[in-house]
Amino acid sequence: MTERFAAALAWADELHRSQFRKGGKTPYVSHLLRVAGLALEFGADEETAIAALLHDAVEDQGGLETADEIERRFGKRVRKLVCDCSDSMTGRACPKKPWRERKEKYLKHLNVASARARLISLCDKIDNLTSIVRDVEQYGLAVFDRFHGGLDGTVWYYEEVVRILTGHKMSGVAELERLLSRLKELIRSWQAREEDQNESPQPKGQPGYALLGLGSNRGDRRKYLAAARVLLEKTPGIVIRQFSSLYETLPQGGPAQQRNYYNATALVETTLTPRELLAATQNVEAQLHRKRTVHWGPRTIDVDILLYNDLEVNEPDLIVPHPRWSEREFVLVPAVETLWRELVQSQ
Ligand code: PH2
Ligand code: MG
Ligand code: MG
Repeated sequence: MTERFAAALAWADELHRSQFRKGGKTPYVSHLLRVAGLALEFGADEETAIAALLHDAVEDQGGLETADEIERRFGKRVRKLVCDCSDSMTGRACPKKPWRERKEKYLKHLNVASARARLISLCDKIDNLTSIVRDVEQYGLAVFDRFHGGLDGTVWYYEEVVRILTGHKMSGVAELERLLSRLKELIRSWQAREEDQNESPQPKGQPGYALLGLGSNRGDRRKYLAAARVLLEKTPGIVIRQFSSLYETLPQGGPAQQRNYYNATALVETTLTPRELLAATQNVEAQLHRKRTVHWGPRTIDVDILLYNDLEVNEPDLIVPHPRWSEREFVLVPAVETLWRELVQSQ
């Protein structure tokens, strides 16, 4: 690689500095590095790798003006490669065309673009689909709410890309195909889970209040609590009325030498019965990768039902009120906060 590649990397990083990957905190340049890296692995020359670094620059950062600047810095061929990989060339001033129309045009163009432009597109799609698969594994079908094309549109789009690239006998297509099969398999399994949940429509209880306790002492503890909050919010039949601050607490019980917990409580209004609410909290735990291994051992997320109206439930797997709720500082302190806020706000 020559200094041209280094210059392209520095400039791409600068151009996309304010941008992050969909719905996250990952700096955008990570995508550009991966796409350029994949392209090189599949045999790209330096010019193609430079275009790979800049492949989103026209679409996301300045439209035609950026295309002109690419030509000035890296020449006509790089400009052409980047433009071939862009599904819209409009700058900030003019809005993009509707999603479906843009994608159809992009697909048509993909078929006739140069082999080098197709290689960049392939690597772009491999990296994008990798992120999608990872997110769907973790968060389920709600991930598609973030996509203009939704679930059906996204699957259609990647199917078309695979179909077109397969027609051009590109070696890396197998990787994209594998990712797409994995995505479809995940979609089927999430849909099956949703159907299972709908099949036994329990009678809806009277709306009630429940107090939930949340704790995490593994991985990115704040992230897990925030993710649990989002997942609870998205659960039909649950409305979060109050969510406490996060409290760092010393681990009570369980194996020695655990990290501190972060704890919070949520006061929720719910039409779910206690048992349905239990299923919902377990679903949140499952989605956040909780593995039930060591009893009272470290956990990415724990969501407990502490109280439900003034109900008492005594079943093997569900005891309400939670047996130790009133003895635990890590429950009581955030509980007071949520209840106090609710009291003040409902005045
Ligand atoms: N949860 C436990 C055991 N110990 N300690 C703290 N500080 N916070 C918790 O949430 C917690 C605990 C079992 O659920
Ligand atoms: Mg891209
Ligand atoms: Mg617990």
